[in-house]
This record gives sequence, structure tokens and C-alpha cells, in this order.
Amino acid sequence: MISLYDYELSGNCYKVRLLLSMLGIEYQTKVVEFYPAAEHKQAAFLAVSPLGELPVLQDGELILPDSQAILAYLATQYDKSGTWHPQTSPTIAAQVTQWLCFANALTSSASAARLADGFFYDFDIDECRTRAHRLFRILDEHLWLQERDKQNWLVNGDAPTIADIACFPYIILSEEGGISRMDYPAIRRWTDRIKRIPGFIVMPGVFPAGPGA
Ligand SMILES: N[C@@H](CCC(=O)N[C@@H](CS)C(=O)NCC(=O)O)C(=O)O
Repeated sequence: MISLYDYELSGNCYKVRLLLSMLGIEYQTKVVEFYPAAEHKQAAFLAVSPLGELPVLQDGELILPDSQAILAYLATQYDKSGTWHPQTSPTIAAQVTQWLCFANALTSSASAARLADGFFYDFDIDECRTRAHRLFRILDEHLWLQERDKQNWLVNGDAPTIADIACFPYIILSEEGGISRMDYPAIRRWTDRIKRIPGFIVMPGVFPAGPGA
């Protein structure tokens, strides 16, 4: 059975849990106490993944760190519909990859601000917030243009992709790093759409969609 080295409060772990749930994949959790025990920096975990970062997925012989790589693997291996990691054209595939990279930039900005605020990490929080707002503005404008073209998701198509799942957690958790989404209406509408995808699950700090369309 698939194992996920997981920490409940990690947004990068949450994105993997989200896709596992949306794909209906059974798995077991191996809890790694990120804070305050810092088990991800201790020998037992470093033997699994020398990077010392969460999440890590184990599927048979495969041990895979990095949440974006894990999303790509799970979608390629287990999504029979092919919609989560579409290969319909080189352009579409490249755009999914581009947003996966954007999600990693959210980790080093919005997530870093949250780590500084909530987990006492010694980061320059104002600088992290400034970089996060720059990314949020880019995302909001992209989503506004997508909506104008009758597109609901980051990448054109009728269905969400792993790009949406990768970017969602550190957007929806942004207030925990002191980053308001007040000025980003298209982002707010997009997060609401994600919450309505079948199989959506929450984590602490993330709430289900309210009643409505
Ligand atoms: N690019 C990696 C980043 C993973 C990452 O930064 N994970 C955090 C927890 S959310 C971590 O383990 N940080 C520890 C560290 O960087 O030392 C991914 O997307 O999985």
C-alpha cells in the first residue's frame, strides 16, 4: 500500500492528501512531527529522504520527495481519466509544469511567511509577504483572464489539474502568514471552485465551501 510521510499542518503534505482523496486512492500515513520535534531532520527520516523535507511518498520500490513530483506521479500512475495531468498537447503539459513551479515559489514565499508567524522560523517575514503578494497578483490576473474566457481552472480545459491542487494550499492558508486575500477576487472564486471538487478534504485552517452553487 502507498505510504505518505506526512505532517498534518503542512500545506505541501495537504496537497498530496487532497489528490489522493480526489482520486480515491487508499494509503497509510507515516506521521513525521515537523514541529516542534523536527523529526524530518533526524536520522530515521533522513534515511528515507536525505533532503529532510516533507512530504515523501512511498509506492512499492519508489520513494519520492517533493509534493509537485508526487502529484505528477500519482496523476500519471492512477488517474485513468487522464484529466489531472493532461498530455493533450505539449502546450497544455508545459503550462501544468509552469504552475507546478509557481506552486514551489508559493512555498518559499507564502508558506515561509506562515512558518515565520506560526512556527518561529527565522525568516524575513515582510520580504516573504511582499514576494507572496507579487505572486498572488499574477495568479489573480491570470484567473480573471481565464474566467473571461469561460475557463474555471489554471490551465485550459473542462477539468481541474494538478496545477490547481499544487497552488491551492498556500493560497488558502495565506492568512496564517499575515497575507490577506482581500484584493484578489478571482483567487477567492477559484478557491471556492476547488472546494467543490468531489473528494475535497480539509485540514486545520481550511474550511469547506458554504452552501450555494
Ligand atoms: N519543494 C518541496 C518543498 C517541501 C518543503 O519545504 N517542505 C517543508 C514542510 S511543508 C519542509 O519539510 N521544510 C523543512 C526544510 O525545508 O528544512 C515540496 O514541494 O515538497
